[in-house]
Amino acid sequence: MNLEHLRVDIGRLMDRIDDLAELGAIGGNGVCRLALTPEDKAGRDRVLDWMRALGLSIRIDGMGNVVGVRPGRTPGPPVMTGSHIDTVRTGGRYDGNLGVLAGLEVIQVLDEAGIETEHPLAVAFFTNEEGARFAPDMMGSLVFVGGMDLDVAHEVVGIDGRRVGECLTEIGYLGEAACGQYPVRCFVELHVEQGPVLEAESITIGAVERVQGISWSEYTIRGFSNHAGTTPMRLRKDAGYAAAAVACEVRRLAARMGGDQVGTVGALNLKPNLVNVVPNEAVLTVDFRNTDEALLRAAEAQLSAFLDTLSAQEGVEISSRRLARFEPVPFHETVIAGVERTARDLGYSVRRMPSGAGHDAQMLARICPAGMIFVPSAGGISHNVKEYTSPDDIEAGANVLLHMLTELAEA
Ligand code: HGY
Ligand code: MN
Ligand code: MN
Repeated sequence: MNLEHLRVDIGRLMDRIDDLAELGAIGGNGVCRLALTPEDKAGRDRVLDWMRALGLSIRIDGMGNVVGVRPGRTPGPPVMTGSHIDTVRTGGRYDGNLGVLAGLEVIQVLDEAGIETEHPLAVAFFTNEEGARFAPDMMGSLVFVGGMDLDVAHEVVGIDGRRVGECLTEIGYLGEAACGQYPVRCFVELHVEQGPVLEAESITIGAVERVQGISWSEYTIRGFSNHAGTTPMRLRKDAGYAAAAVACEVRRLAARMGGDQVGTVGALNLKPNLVNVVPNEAVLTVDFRNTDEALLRAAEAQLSAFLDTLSAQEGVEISSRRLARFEPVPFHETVIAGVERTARDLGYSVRRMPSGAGHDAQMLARICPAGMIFVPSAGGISHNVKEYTSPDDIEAGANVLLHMLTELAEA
C-alpha cells in the first residue's frame, strides 16, 4: 500500500490539544497541571478515554506511566512515541502534550487507512517530566527505564511537602505493572523546541541530535535574624543578601563561561520574609545546563568555590541538596537521519540541533534507539502561558512523526 499520501488531520489534533488544555486552564491560554495534582488526574483521565476509544491496550506501572499499545502483525517490543502531560505552574498547552496527542493522531490515521504494521505501536505519557513539583525532572521515564528505583521515587518529597507515592495513590494512578522491564524497539518524541532557533532561521523541523547536561541543586543558607534598623551592617549574618549574591554569581559565571552555558536561580524563599527583619534563612535553587559535561562540572565547581568564600565572608552556613543531575545524552543516528530524511521527503525544511530542555526521550535512549522531532516555538517562548506553535508547524511535525513511526514499525 502506498503510504506517501498519508497525512494527519490537523483540525482533529488541534481540537484535542485545545480540549486537553481546558483541564487546568489558567489565564492567558495557559495550563497548570503540576504532576500528580487533581488537574493532572483530569488530564490523565481524558487521554486514557481517547486511548480506549482508539482500542489501545492500556498499561499503567507503579510510577503512573501510561502506555497505550496498538498490536502489530508480529508481537514484540513496540515502536513507541509519547511525552508528558504534566506542566509547570505557568505552562503552555504544547510542551509535552503535543507529543502525546500527535501520537494518538498517528494511531487514528492508521486505523482509518486500515493500515496494520509489522511491529506494535505504542503511545506513552510519562509521570512528572517537568520535575517542578517533585525533583528530578523526567522522573517517570527515568523509573520506566530502570534508572531510578521505584521505592526511592515514591519517597520523594515535593515542594509542598507531599510524597510522590501518596499522591499517585490519591489520584488513582499507582498502577500494577512493573517498572524498568518494558522492552521498547525504538522511541521518537515530537516536541516544541521551546527555544528561538527554528523560528529565527525559518526552519520547520528540528532533527534533535542530543540533550544538554542538567544540574539542579537546592541551597539552604542559614544566617541570623535581627532588627533591620538597629543591627550595624558589620554585625549581620544576612541570608537574604547571601542568596542574592549567589543569584548574581550564577549570572556572572554563565556569562564568563559563554558558549552553551546557562544558569538560573528559579526559586528563592526567605524567612521570615518581613520588611524589617534581617533574613535568617534563604532556600534557593540553581539550574545549570551545558552541552559539554566537562564545562558543566566546571560551572558546578566554580559555584562551590564561590559559596565557600561567601559563607566565610558573611558568617552564614550553606548546605546543598542535589535535585537532578543528568549528563548530555546523544540520540541515535538512525533516528536523527530518519527525521531529516522524512522531513525532506515531505517537503519541510529541516536542520540538526541540540535540545536545551530535558525530555523523556533522553531516558528512553538508555534502552533503545531514540530521537526527537522539534517544531518551532513562537518567540522561542516556553514555560510561559504565551507558549505558541502554529497549526501549520504542528501539522508538519505530526506528519513527520506519522511517517517515521509507520516506517519504523514496518522495518
Ligand atoms: O527542565 C526541563 O528541561 C524540562 O522542562 N523538564
Ligand atoms: Mn516538555
Ligand atoms: Mn517543560
